[in-house]
Amino acid sequence: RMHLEAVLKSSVRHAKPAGLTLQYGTAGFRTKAEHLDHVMYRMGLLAVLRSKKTKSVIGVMVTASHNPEEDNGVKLVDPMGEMLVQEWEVYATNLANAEEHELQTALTNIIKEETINMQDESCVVIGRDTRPSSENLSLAVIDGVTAFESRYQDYGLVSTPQLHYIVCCRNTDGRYGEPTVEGYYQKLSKAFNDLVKQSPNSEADKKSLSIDGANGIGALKIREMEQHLQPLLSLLLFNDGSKGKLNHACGADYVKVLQKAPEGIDMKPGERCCSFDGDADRIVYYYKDNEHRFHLLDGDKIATLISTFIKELLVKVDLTLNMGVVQTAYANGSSTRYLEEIMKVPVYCAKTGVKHLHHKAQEFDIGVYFEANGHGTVLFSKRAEEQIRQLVDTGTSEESRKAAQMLKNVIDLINQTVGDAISDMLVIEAILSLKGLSVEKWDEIYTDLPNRQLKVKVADRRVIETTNAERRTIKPPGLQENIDEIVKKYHMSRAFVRPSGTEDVVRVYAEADTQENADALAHEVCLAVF
Ligand code: 16G
Ligand code: ZN
Repeated sequence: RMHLEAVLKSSVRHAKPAGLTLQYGTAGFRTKAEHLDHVMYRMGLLAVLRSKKTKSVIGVMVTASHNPEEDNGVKLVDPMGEMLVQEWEVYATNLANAEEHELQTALTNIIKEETINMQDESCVVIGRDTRPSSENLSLAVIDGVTAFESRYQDYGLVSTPQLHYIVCCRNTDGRYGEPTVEGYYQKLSKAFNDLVKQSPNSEADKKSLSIDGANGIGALKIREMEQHLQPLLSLLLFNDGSKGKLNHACGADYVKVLQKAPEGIDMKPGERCCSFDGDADRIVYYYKDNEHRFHLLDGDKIATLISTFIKELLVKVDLTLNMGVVQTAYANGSSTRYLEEIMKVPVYCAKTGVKHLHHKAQEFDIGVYFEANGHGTVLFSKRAEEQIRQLVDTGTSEESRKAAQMLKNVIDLINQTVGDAISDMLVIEAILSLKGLSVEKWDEIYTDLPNRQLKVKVADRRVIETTNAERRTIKPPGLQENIDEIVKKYHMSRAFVRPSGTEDVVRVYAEADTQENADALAHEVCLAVF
């Protein structure tokens, strides 16, 4: 058939190295950039098929997030700005791994199985991060898209959440916002400024916020957005990409895993700092106290701050909307206890990976989800949004109308499509300002249990299988019993192991009453895995 001829012809320019196999994992494909050209071309093809199938605009983001600069990756964005639906991940994997002579069959299979009408319209939007390899790889995506004679728009350098936002806007007739980067800045800055203007706290006692941009796209985008936030937020940007290497000794993942400040940032005692990751879909906060001790405020602390704030507003508007918090096994035990016992908010545990948390959070009127690593957002159901918007005008008291207005601003400020470092940062900054809360006071809401994350290189990580949202292993036999015995030796202890979805390693997490014990426990569990 005509369209496949063109596809096969162009494929010669993006030939797959024979024998190479990759998997569409937790965050799409991710590996060394030089192995990805054929994958990009084929993801361009797949995006066109997905677009025809859903009769919507589909996104393709070229990024490897917090991975080293030499890596790259790609993920597809579904119509409402969510991650690609799981059933299609199999197609992605099959398509990426088909040898050149199998490509035609792989494509025909998808077209047949999904009964795709190749005459249907399609449109793909493309974005990329700042990696040196990203531009060429995104051109390979475009080659795939045009081989199918599809429409497309290349948005160039954008953060991952900006592309998710754009996809959602394009498929909702602009009701979510203008489908441009400028539209994103407009929407968020308006909501932020409206929110912070209601703060009773004077400008004078506000310190500026220091941002570690991980030498990535987030730094670039913060520079563009900065002017929209004046004078309500003053920012100091470090690791802006002018000298350092992407994600090298900086960024949210580095700070969270090593529990220390990034290089290249100037920290003064008591001053708020935050780190983005390489594609700006994660954020963690931290500060150093007067004794120069480092304090981390990770995704769990962020989830607690945001859900507490929303809950207080819900009481004021007197709406009976249910709210739930979704975490993963990595959530610090203290955060879960605080949310359940003090805040009386139901907490759920999902498997690692945004799609799992996102899915669970959709079950609530208001679903707050955060991974401890700093990826998260808040989802508002249609019902919740409608009720809140209505109360802005019809609330029975001044106080309830004001609270409804704040909730409405939060809805506009949060990027509901996916975790977003910039959007989350603005939500946090607004809450701190409205509550007159210093970073130390926020940190004091609960005290983290000391914890440690380690990774173990094994011959084959797939020998480990987990259950119960990755909190227990069912394979290999005997491993869980071993871990249980080890955990029993420590106080206030918990540990689990899980195969990584993005690297060829097994991850180990442990928490206990002291840092020494958390370290020792993690170490012992590593030996049990090895
Ligand atoms: C990916 C996920 C992140 C998860 C991490 C776990 C997305 C967009 N990102 O970065 O949510 O925490 O993988 O990696 O889903 P791991 O399986 O290697 O521990
Ligand atoms: Zn990321």
